[in-house]
Amino acid sequence: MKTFTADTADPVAICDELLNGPGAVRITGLFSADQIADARTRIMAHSDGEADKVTHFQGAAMEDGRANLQRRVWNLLAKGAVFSDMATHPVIMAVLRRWLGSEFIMGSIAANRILPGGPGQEPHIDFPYWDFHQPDTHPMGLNASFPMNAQVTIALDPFTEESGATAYLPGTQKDMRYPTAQDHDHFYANCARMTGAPGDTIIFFGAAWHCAMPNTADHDRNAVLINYIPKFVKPLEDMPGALPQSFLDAASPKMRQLLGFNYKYPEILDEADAVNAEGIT
Ligand SMILES: O=C(O)CCC(=O)C(=O)O
Repeated sequence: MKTFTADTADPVAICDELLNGPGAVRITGLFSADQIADARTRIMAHSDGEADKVTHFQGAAMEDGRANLQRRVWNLLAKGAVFSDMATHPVIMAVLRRWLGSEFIMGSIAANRILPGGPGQEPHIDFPYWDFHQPDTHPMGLNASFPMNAQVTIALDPFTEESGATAYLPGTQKDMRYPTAQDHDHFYANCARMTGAPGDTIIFFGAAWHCAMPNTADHDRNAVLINYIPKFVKPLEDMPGALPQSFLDAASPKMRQLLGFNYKYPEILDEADAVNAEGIT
């Protein structure tokens, strides 16, 4: 995986890595130590003592009593301004404008906290492809020739092999196939790891097979996970519905774009036509 800095993060080069290369890049130095500490403190507070929210792709790995060692915190925009600053970082936005089109939106912003002993996940691909284990529910011929997903992982703790740094199989984004149980041995034998220091940011194409790995370290492994999608894909999280009106009223132009406010569909078009007609006469 190639590493870029804020100064070298060329969107053209990065998008080429995501589409035609391994499918992932690392960018260092986007966030200050204070921002990382602030984000981490908030996520730890919101996930302390909380029952785990098991998601479908954690599957069998989470049925053995260790589910509570992996904790998800959803709707991060409501949990501190630092998360809005992360989601709208200009370097990330510049890459995504090229990758997903200039009017891209956000599908979800959540945290994944893996406690020591946490089991990790099964290999999967991400929203909107995450139920592609049922390909017949998707358009025929769906492939990865153009992206409908970007994943941004911001490490808040050391991301090491021991702590469960995300594993991924370079190049699998080109296949657009959900990894089956028969693929797991090949995945684990050949995967690379998204290692990094706190504050490092990984951008990857979520069509690449990947998963959180078991945390065998003696510390928590926290990360902010942001899902971005093109303007025409329905988001995973209903962020406008979950955020207070005061947040929506104060949202910056960049945040309004990410929340989907710049793209008005679906619309009731006979009503819209009536309004337009009134405006014209
Ligand atoms: O936290 C990680 O390392 C990966 C998480 C992930 O892939 C997911 O939750 O979909």
